[in-house]
Amino acid sequence: MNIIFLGAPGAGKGTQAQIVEKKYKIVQISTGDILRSAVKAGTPLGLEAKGFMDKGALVPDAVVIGLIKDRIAMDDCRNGFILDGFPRTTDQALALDKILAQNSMSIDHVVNIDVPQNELVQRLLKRAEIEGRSDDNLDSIKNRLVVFEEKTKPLIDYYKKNGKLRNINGLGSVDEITGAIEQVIK
Ligand code: B4P
Repeated sequence: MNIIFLGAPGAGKGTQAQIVEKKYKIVQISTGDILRSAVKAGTPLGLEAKGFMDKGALVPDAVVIGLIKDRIAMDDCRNGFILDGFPRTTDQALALDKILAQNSMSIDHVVNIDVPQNELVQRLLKRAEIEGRSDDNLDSIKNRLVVFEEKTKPLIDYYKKNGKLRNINGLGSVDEITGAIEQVIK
């Protein structure tokens, strides 16, 4: 089973992807986690990505598409994967279609986790207190939400057209939302 988790920053993509990974034994691929590891390790990729991430901007498509192309070709993806945070732009979605075709793969479900903006801001500010992520400050959060509206939201229509879209209400406890996701991916 191959799944995409779509949703605004703070919608719960990462939280739910970790749970689904364990329960269904399919691998979570988080572009955010890959980029944060590169930043921490100080690799050339990390040095390039950091400036974009801190501002709440998207890392350039070519960089992220290259990462996903290499990651999806790895053996552990053959049992299924959850794309958490990718694609985030129409160009990324088009590139993903090509990468999947080259690997004789396809997407089964695109789970769109919908959460109102005021709740997103509260969650990310709360995470800032706990984890201290450099992009969880009010300016960056506001920018990430604008970027989501402009660049990522159009993907909802993109996936609606091919019949893969499953809408989930992302308000509620983590367990309730996992339950709602399981209902649509079963
Ligand atoms: P990501 O790591 O994808 O960060 P995110 O969207 O902010 O987080 P996520 O949505 O996973 O957080 P979650 O809901 O789990 O991206 C970070 C940056 O990397 C981007 O801004 C960009 O610069 C770059 N990037 C990543 N992918 C890219 C791409 N494809 N193209 C270009 N650039 C890319 O968690 C949020 C908080 O809510 C947590 O504290 C969690 O505990 C809490 N929470 C979760 N569920 C909850 C619930 N039900 N109730 C209450 N709180 C909940």
